[in-house]
Amino acid sequence: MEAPREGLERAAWLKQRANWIRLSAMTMNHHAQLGHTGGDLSSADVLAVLFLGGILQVDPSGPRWPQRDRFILSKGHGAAAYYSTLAARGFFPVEQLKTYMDPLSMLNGHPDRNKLPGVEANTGPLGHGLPIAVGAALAARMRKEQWRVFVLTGDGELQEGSNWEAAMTAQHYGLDNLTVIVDRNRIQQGDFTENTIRMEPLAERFRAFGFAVDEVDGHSTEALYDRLSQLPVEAGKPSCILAHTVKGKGVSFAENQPAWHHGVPSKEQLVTAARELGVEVAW
Ligand SMILES: Cc1ncc(C[n+]2csc(CCOP(=O)(O)OP(=O)(O)O)c2C)c(N)n1
Ligand SMILES: [Mg+2]
Repeated sequence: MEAPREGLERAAWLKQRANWIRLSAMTMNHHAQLGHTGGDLSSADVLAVLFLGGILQVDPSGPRWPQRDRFILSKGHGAAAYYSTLAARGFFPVEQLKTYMDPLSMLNGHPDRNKLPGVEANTGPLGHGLPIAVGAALAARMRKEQWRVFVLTGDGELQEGSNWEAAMTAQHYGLDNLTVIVDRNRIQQGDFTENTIRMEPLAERFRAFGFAVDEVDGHSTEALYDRLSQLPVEAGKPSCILAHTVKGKGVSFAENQPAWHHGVPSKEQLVTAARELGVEVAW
């Protein structure tokens, strides 16, 4: 289960794990006949690098270990990819993924910290993850503790004003223990972001709010690993990593298609996806 230590070998291993996360999430969405396939697929490489690449200091055998890094999935609708990642990291058995959205399952359509080990915050209503993360990062600062806070947001999600209130607060306190990663897949629910509420110039906007910003290919496990293993981007400032991604990444019929925001794969489509992703079956 350990990621190989050397560059290209590690990057290839993480890509294979990310593709397993993709097929697992699609299988879960098929099981539930609900879900958010496009955003699951765009975030898989980021999640794999964070949790399986050893970036996050977490302990699956002690999920509430006080010194752990905190990760918040602000785009809570990406739950299937997140749960698959947590299971792959050992927070709970992979077999449990088969219960996604079943009555009484711990695996709700959106993450619940009171049910599932490894989940730090209940999310789903967009625009709450960054505010919670800022509070957590401030708490670490006040207690003089070394743990860090990571939050993954959608790009359409950044249209929620609460993010920008939180960003102002993060810069005011110079929270360089906070990293926001944006899944910049350019699609929200129903349409492209730039046709809905324009996001650009997004990097400049974060800079104007006091963040040190860097941009990365959100599907290069090598580039993600290199970037995320050298944080903060700048001492004294919160970090923002714009991860340029493709919604539906890795599966031809879903790539860059707004309809796949909450598209559910058929049995036949799962077979095609498995072939394209190079994964036999997820579980
Ligand atoms: C406050 C709020 N409004 C609306 C929704 C419904 N909703 C769920 S996902 C989504 C689109 C999110 O797009 P984006 O942030 O770009 O996510 P991704 O592309 O990564 O799936 C919307 C509008 C919600 N969950 N919360
Ligand atoms: Mg998006």
